[in-house]
Amino acid sequence: MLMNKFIKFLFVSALLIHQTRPEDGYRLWLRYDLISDKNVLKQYTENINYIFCEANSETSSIAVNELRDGLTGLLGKAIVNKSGIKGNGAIVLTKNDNSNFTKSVFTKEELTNTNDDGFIIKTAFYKGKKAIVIYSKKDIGLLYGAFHLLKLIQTHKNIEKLNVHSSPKIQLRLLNHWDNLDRTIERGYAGFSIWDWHKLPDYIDPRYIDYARANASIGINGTVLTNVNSNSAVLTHQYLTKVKALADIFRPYGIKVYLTARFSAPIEIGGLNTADPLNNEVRNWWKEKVREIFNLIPDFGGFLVKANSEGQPGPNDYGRNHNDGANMLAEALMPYGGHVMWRAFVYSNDNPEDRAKQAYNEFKPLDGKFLRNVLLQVKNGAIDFQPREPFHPLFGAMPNTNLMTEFQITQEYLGQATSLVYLAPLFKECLDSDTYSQGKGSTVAKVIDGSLEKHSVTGIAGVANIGNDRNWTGHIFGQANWFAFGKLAWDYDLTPEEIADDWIRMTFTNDIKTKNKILSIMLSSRETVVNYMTPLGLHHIMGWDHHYGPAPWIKDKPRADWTSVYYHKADNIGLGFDRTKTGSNAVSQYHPEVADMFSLLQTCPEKYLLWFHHVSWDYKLKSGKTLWEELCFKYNEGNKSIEETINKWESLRNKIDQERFNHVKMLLKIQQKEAKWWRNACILYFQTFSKQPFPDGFETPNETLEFYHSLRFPYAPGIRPTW
Ligand code: GCW
Repeated sequence: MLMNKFIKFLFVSALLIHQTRPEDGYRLWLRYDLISDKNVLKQYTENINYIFCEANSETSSIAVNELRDGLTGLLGKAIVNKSGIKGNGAIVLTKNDNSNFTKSVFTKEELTNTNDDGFIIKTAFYKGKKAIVIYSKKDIGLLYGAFHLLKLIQTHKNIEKLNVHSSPKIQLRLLNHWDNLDRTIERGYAGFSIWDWHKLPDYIDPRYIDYARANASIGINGTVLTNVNSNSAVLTHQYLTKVKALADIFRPYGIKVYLTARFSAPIEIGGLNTADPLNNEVRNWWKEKVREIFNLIPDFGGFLVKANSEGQPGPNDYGRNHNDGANMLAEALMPYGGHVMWRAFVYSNDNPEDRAKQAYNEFKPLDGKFLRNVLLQVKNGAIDFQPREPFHPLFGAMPNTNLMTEFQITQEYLGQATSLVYLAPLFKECLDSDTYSQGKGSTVAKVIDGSLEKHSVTGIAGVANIGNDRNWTGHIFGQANWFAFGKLAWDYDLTPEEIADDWIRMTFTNDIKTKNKILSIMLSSRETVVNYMTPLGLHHIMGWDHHYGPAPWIKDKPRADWTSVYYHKADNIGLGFDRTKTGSNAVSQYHPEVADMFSLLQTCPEKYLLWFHHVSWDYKLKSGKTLWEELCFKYNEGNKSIEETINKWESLRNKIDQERFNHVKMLLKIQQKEAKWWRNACILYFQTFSKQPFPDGFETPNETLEFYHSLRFPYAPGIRPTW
């Protein structure tokens, strides 16, 4: 007995000692420090005494261990696993939907409404003993439920009468890593890849486990390990054994691995002289390759493919269509339950058509021609992950194809890892957009969750912002974007505010005043960046290649669609890309209700004005200001709000730990410089066309346009390797 107490004491002290580690952000939102508010703590210590897990699997053990460590840390008392109901305060984990106990707690309807990844958490009584019951159909639901319960406690929610029903709305919830085999990351700003390919499969970095935990905690169930600008070496046996090692680690966390498939792999590593998708040898080669993969990794997820885009090989090289390529791979994967995610990010410089129209033109005619295990992966907008884009016209245009969406969590175009930008509002803006494809309410979310068009499989992907930086994402607030992506992939009805609220409480503090300040910083941050980078629908005017900083002057490059002047079309008359009937007519790719709205200057939301219209400098906007004045105003607004953010952050000194306070403070200073740089460079440049003076109150730039023009960043992070 005494010994037992002593062991408990050691255990709790070990966890408490753990808490004194540096605040370097490594723990992400999975922080289980002792709750300092005694009243809040009391509610939990009174209700939670031990765990009783009816399931018995690797996954359920992970759930139990997470609860044990988490609750012991949060509650400051040892919470252990017991072999039955032993008094009040049990957390029961069960998959049994047929026991008397389960039947007494849950209705039949509740049980059937819980999908394969879902869970229920309920307060219940068993033989007069009060318990919290986590029910799920599969083991993974127990882990998701465990993380949910921990979150409720981390965020100080009342757990007296729990009644939570949660099932994800989308099936495949994936991270896409643009990680290369040499550990560089295309558009990665948080160090090198966490995949240490050289040391795999023998050396298992503990970080792989923390990566899996973090993803499981937000419901992510798949990871594409490699860059879409792909390297066929990953499909060689040597590398597949390394992939297997990762798959084995991730499996109990409910995470499947996927790989990018380089279309020319049959030539490069297979010794064939063609990769033609209709060639039998090629088809067999892929079948064999897939068989080899599934032998090693029985739950392999499938392939992600970027084909015939930005120099990648693809079926068009052989006069074949995208569906020929996708279906060839899908056929090979089908017997094993694997999927193909075929990217719709396809455009060609040889095509004189507006780049915004090309993917639609290419794919719309292929609707209904993809096998049922193919998903077409469509970026949120038609150009490329800009700070703001209208939703991609393919959503709602391919009812007979499994459309999934791709967001970019890494901030390629949103200040990279030196900027605080909370992306949930951007993700939500797209998901909530109404395509009108089947009348009002046909939102993008309902297209991708399959409910509108009855898809056979549904998915959502986010390009990861993770690297080997100690804090995972470079900027600590980048963690919020990883978190928010997972949360929205699970349930797109959540609001950016709810998600941020949880994240802040879990990551920083439950102190309401401090939490609210951080919340207000986060919620305005995306609009701030839009304002000082690309207000009013401007897009793609950033630095050449590295995409860092402003460069609206970029022109005369080998590809017109990689220049800035192609997109902003500034001239002496005005600014913006005419995508109405008088221009490229990209609006016609939307359903009539949407097309009409975007077409008319009066009804086009001003946030998309210059995306769809070439507007004269003197055109009066809703504010009463001319385009030129409004542009200057917006750039200024963005700058002002960064200043406000800095002041708000400064007021948090001593409210949060020094380490993270300083980290964010220094980065905000960088962001402030960048905001000023964006404003000055863009306004000076556009002024050469508008030929108008700065409006009253506009701070005169301290440098010349030539100066901004001359800046070079040859070693900016995340540049893609030449391919
Ligand atoms: O945004 C562009 C990026 C490329 C990227 C491409 C894509 C992986 O600048 O680096 O390549 O999109 O999404 O394929």
